[in-house]
Amino acid sequence: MAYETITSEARGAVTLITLNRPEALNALNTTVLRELQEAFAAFEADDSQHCAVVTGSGDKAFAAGADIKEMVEKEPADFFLEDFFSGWNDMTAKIRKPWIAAVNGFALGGGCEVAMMADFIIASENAKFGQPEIKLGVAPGMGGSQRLTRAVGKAKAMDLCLTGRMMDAEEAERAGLVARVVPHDQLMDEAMKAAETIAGMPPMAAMINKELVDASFETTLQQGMLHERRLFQILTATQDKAEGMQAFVEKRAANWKGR
Ligand code: DAK
Repeated sequence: MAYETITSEARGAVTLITLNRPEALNALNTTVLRELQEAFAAFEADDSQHCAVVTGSGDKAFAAGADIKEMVEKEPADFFLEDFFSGWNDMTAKIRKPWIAAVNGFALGGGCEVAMMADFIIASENAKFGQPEIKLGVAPGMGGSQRLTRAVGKAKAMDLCLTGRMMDAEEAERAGLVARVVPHDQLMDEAMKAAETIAGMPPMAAMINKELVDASFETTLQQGMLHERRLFQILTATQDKAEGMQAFVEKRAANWKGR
């Protein structure tokens, strides 16, 4: 499909989605949101696609935040009546397949929030993360205060939200926001390799592993453990469980059925 502000292409079983407004450091506006929703829905519906990577075009930014030039024009009633940007949450909550954010530069405000919606983040050495909304007289609006705090703890989340400072890739990895940091020129190779590894896993098991890790933020330990045990038991009924274990015993590669 042709988009105006993003690109989306299937590379084997991996969908590569690129935020494509480099002249505005890939700032997120309502068109980007609508197109990303469409691209994610297409990815989720396509049985040949098993993992996605989201990145930013150009060398400087993943996304430097929501588009300030769009927001500056809006009245308070517009934000309320449009339920501005509420679509982001729905969009990611509905995606059961795994996806990775490959952060190639600035991931600020809404950009940091979108990266944190991913299942995990792979960052280039040039990546910079922050929630600088306070400098614009506002606060995070797409989960930044909540996801950042869960990822890095209260001290660093308060530091970033209250001072508006940026955190580099090394600090972000140390703090637990980022899964891996890689040299800038290897970011896309590493992210695609990770995505291909995931796409090569039995798809139901991938979706269930994702669901279980996400559930750990919403439940008590006991409820989470029960949820985990039940989904483990459901996976034992799949053809891919039989195939995976048989292939191990026979010392051969598994041939997944996706069922
Ligand atoms: N919006 C619009 N344009 C942006 C932008 C942004 N967020 N960030 C950069 N640009 C544009 C610049 O205006 C500039 O455009 P021209 O002047 O060339 O036309 C171009 O991108 C290049 O940027 P710079 O010239 O500034 O580049 P530098 O390397 O000097 O600086 C920078 C890079 C990232 C440090 C700087 O651009 C910067 O500070 N940008 C703003 C970062 C920021 O404040 N981000 C947070 C935005 S607020 C909500 C949910 C979520 C949100 C709001 C509501 N609801 C549910 C209600 C989210 C809010 C945000 O994200």
